[in-house]
Amino acid sequence: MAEYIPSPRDWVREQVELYESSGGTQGTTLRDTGLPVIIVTNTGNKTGGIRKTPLMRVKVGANYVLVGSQGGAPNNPVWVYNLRANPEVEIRDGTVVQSMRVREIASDTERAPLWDAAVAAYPPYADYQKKTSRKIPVFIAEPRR
Ligand code: F42
Repeated sequence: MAEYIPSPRDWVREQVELYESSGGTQGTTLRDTGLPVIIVTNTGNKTGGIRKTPLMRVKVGANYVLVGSQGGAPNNPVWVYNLRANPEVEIRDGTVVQSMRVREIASDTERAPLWDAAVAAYPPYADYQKKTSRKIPVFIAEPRR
């Protein structure tokens, strides 16, 4: 069994701990925005350890859109490299946990409606894209069957 390696960021680690220890009934929103958050369990591409990354909840049908915005920082968050290396993830949305597979969206045609759904769910994503010259990575997570 791989070892869980908590986030070095206090607020992120604490959100994951509350969310998971409550079985998805507490700590499920972003700070004072009240907007829902999911937990994406992914595998470290260097350590092989278990990483737990809270992201905004962007649901499109049965799928989730994962946005590597990191507040419009100049670099991609490192979980992006984890997902590229190992697309098998587990997603917790409140009390529901599902095994899912992610796929990075390369084509602009496929990306546009997913990006719009992301901005509708969490409007600051639009400002984050303006703040950075990198194109913010977008993944879709689909149920594994
Ligand atoms: N981040 C987003 O990008 N988008 C969101 O929608 C979002 C929402 C959100 C909501 C609530 C919340 O609490 C946090 C939220 N965040 C959101 C922040 C998000 O959870 C991440 O903290 C942020 O995106 C930064 O991700 P990161 O993977 O770069 O995290 C850093 C701080 C980190 O954990 N670094 C570790 C470290 O030790 O420095 C390494 C983690 C790791 O995965 N290492 C890999 C390994 O092998 O284990 C190696 C990775 C490599 O290639 O170097």
